[in-house]
Amino acid sequence: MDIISLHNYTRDIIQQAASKIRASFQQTMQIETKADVNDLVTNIDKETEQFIIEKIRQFDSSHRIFGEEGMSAETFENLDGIVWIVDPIDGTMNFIRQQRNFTISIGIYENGIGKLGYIYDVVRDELYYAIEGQGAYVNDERLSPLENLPLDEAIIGINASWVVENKRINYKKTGQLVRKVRGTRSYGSATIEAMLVATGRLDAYMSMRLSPWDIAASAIIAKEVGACFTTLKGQPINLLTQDTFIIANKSIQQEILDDYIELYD
Ligand code: 2AM
Ligand code: CA
Ligand code: CA
Ligand code: CA
Repeated sequence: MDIISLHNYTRDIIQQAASKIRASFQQTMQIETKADVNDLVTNIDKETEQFIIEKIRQFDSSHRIFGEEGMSAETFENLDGIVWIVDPIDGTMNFIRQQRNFTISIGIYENGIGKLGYIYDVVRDELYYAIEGQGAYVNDERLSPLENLPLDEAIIGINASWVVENKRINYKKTGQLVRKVRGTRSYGSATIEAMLVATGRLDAYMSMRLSPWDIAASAIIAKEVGACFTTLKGQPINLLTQDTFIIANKSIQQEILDDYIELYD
């Protein structure tokens, strides 16, 4: 695999897809629900995924493609070969309601190893990317390795649903975490929150349920800056299933998992 020509080609795909998304702001979009009433998808999510798939197939039709909206109609049972994991719009609710705080996210894996990761914040015009072993960048500026900090100076990305009574997690313990840290934030896009961690603007982000396309690109970028990336049980992430997850500065990750996270299942 010629990594540099693939890199240049992918950047080009992302810029073209982003132009189409920007143009869509002028049009009325069609909004549908998926698994539940708050799980939204628009025609722009689907059209963007379809566009990206066509471009990948033009580049090399042997590459496999998995996207959130299922437009490639491929099965997703292993990571053999070259696999593109695509989230055409991460943060669809933000896209619909705010026209900001959403990204295009693409991770390229070879036999399960992350090679190239891209997260493009369309409205801020910020492209985060990483090439395996060659560092992570935002718009060609190299990201620095993360510095250690104590938990009581951390800002963490956590959703309000973690601190109200629920069946999945001991919310009293997460409440103690909220009291312990310096501040909390919630942005509604897993990739934006992961990139805030990768740039040291946030020190952890956690989610109760994310899918492979929510984390495939972030995992590649996170590795290059030394951020920890695991499930809430501290296990390595599995890109074939939905799971819980946390990305964090490595100086606070274990303390959060050991002292503040108790999953029921
Ligand atoms: P999406 O916008 O691509 O669906 C929202 O808090 C974050 O969680 C987004 O990154 C969103 O990705 C993701 N997410 C994963 N599963 C979701 C679901 N069932 N409903 C809404 N957002 C979901
Ligand atoms: Ca979705
Ligand atoms: Ca997503
Ligand atoms: Ca999506």
